[in-house]
Amino acid sequence: MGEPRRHDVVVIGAGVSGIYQIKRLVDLGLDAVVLEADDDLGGTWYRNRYPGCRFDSESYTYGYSFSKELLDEWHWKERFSSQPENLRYLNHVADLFDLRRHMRFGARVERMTWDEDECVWHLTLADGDTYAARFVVASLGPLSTPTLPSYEGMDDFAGEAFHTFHWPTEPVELAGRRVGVIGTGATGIQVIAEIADQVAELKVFQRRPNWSSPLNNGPISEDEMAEIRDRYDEIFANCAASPGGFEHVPRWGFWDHTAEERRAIWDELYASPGFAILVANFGEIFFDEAANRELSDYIADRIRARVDDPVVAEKLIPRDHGFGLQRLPLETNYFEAYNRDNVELVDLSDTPIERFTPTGIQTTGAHHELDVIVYATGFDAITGAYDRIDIRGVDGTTLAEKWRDGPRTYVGVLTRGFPNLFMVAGPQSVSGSTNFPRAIETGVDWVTDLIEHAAQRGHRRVEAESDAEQEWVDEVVRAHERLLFRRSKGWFTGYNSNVAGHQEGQVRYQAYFGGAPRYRDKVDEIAADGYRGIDLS
Ligand code: NA7
Repeated sequence: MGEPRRHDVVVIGAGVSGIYQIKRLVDLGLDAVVLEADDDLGGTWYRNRYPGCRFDSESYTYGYSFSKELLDEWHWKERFSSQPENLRYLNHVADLFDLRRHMRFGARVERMTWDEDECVWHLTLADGDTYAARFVVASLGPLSTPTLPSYEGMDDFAGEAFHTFHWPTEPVELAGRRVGVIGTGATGIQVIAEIADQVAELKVFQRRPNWSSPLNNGPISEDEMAEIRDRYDEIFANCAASPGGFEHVPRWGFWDHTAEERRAIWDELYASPGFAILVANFGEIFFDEAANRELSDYIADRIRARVDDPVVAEKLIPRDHGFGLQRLPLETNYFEAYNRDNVELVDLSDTPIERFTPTGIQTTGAHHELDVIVYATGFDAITGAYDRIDIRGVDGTTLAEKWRDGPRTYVGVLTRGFPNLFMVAGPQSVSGSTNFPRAIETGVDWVTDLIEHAAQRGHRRVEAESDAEQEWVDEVVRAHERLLFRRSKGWFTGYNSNVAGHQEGQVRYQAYFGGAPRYRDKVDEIAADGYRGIDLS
């Protein structure tokens, strides 16, 4: 093995966060490189090529805010832009700021070891190449480690089968084919609605239904885009002021209205774009069971009105959690898909999967003949991408060991015992719980300022203090426990039936639910206080 390539900073991951992070570091004049496991940039938007993949955030609140030039020239064509366009956007950003030359693709980091004497990280890639860097910024993405179920005979299936995250780059023939989709989370709901009228037969294997409400997408004309450009300062200020990082603002006073008034408000929100029904709704729905139940009943009636077969409609209505208490999928004609003759809902709670066969899926009720199987079965969310790198800190302990029962961080950026490792969109930040790019800009800016602060003062080592880390974990738990979704089975609470230690009942405090403004106030205060809680030496 030759000498390691030495840099001031290694950034891991060339997704939405990594792209902005390298821009900031290069602007500071630091010698930084991005190591990306995939063979091109884009992260989530490079990988998830399944039909129907698109933003649930208004496009113009998702784009970067840091460059007026970029804001002035980019035209978002749809209110909720689709994956191909989003990938074009990220490539455009990289080209505009000439960032590709700082990126190395096909560079999967497998091991990272902290060298206490030198105060550097040593990184080893899958191809054996080595790097050394004073600072590492992990921008690994909260949903970049897909997980598969483990059913008997899965390998025997002779047709095409893939996870939505690994949807092939070449076109997949769907016309005339019998397709099975396993999973009805945000991804399954997007793909099912999109392909229902393209395939010969569609079987939806549903273990648990999810609440879902209309996306209400539409085109953005040249004139509208011009208005949006004029309003960008206001848009980003609105996002910064709202807990979810959107323009939607919650209202309060659920019980001050009559039931009729509430229904009138919900009729309006149900017809409004994006997450309005969730985050422009009464804040009480997240805290008050009776308020949440009334809203859930309203949405259930909406589902009943959209699905022709009453038996199918009831199967699509969740009973184990209230509306908005897991990550809410947004849909376009999802419920209407079940009114089509070629679409069948296979309720796995009635007829569980027994095994896969060479020609399909055998449940306790029937054998379903399939040509294609799509796994929309989700991710080892937020911590999965960290767990699969062998990260060894000060005393040789791995990060995966430290986080076995759940992550522990200081403001989601640092974790004690792993100095000079900064996380952007990491566990216990607001990246997973709010409008992602708004939160990553906060994260990247804060990390960049901290690196600059350390570099200017000649600090070689930056580590969270133990008490400070405990205080942050307590704050994360407090914010989480106030909310009704505290026990719900979704990736927000670290649930994943396919990952050991993440099963039901083992809550992992993976995200900070105190809201974006409160998070930003906290981290700004820490910086203003000379990076309180961080040991700089
Ligand atoms: P999710 O939301 O985690 O959904 C995964 C779905 O897959 C969910 O319906 C699961 O049912 C189902 N699943 C998982 N394992 C199995 C097995 N073994 N058998 C049957 N069904 C299974 O992932 P998504 O990709 O939809 O969404 C992730 C995020 O990506 C989304 O929130 C957006 O932010 C973007 P379960 O509920 O566990 O019964």
